[in-house]
This record gives sequence, structure tokens and C-alpha cells, in this order.
Amino acid sequence: MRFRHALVTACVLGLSSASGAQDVPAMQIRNAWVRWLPGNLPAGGYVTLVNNSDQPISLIAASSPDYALVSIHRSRTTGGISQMLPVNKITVGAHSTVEFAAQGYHLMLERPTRALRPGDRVSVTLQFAGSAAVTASLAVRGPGAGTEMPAMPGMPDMTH
Ligand SMILES: [Cu+2]
Repeated sequence: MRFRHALVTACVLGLSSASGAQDVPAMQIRNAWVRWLPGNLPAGGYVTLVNNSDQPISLIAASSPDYALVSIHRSRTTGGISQMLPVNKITVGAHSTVEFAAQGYHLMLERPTRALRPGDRVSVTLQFAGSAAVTASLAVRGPGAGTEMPAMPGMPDMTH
């Protein structure tokens, strides 16, 4: 029993040092932005989740005062057909990072509650299991922002 108690204490200490003593939050949000599309089309939201703690942390929900509907999606391309599927959670391993991307995880932001355009900022609150919610400010960018144009290393140099 004594051994078991010691283990629990160690866990609690580990958690608090990750978020308290060093002043580093357990979960940090970086590179937060939205690809705005015209005509009230759903916008894709992208963030990088940085887990500084010793435990896995799962993103389980997202909400925003700027969109009536926010969901967590994953894009998948199978047999040349791209589709988006809702995701229940995204688990970020201890001391790991998950980067959202057009061909991967994204937030689906629908029904904006105010007129938005590139240059604005929107606010999204991310709920985590076992960790405090984090509100991030996302930069609204134009439709062409962040498109993942593959580098073409095989292209011959056309200049002579
Ligand atoms: Cu989507």
C-alpha cells in the first residue's frame, strides 16, 4: 500500500511541475490560422498542438464565438477521392506535437456569427481531456494561404 501511495504522489507532482513550476502550460497552441473562403463556405482551421506534459492529452471538443458550428475533422484520400470524416478526439502523446494540415486534421468552422475576411482574427476554445481548455486566436487568411504545393525536386532546370 505504501508503494502504491508513493506512485500516485509522484504522478501528481509530475503533472504540477509540467504546468506550474516551470511556467510552461501542459498544452500549447501554435501556428493557429483559418483559411477563409468566400460565399459562406466552411472554413478550415489549423493549429499545432504542443504537449509539454508527461501524459498524453486528447483534444475532445472545440467551440468558437465566431462560428455557430465547429467540428474536428480529418481529411483522407482513398483511391484518388478526398473525403472528410468527423473525429472524436485527437491524442497528442507526452512531449509530442500534432500539426493540423489540409490533408490531415483540421477544424471545420461553419456558419460565421459575424462578417469575416482575411486579416481578421477569430477565437477558438479547445477542450482537452485531463487538461485545461485553451483559447487560441486564429489569424484569418485568404483562400490561397498555406496550400501545400509540393516541391518539385525532379523538375529539370529550364534556364540554360
Ligand atoms: Cu472538414
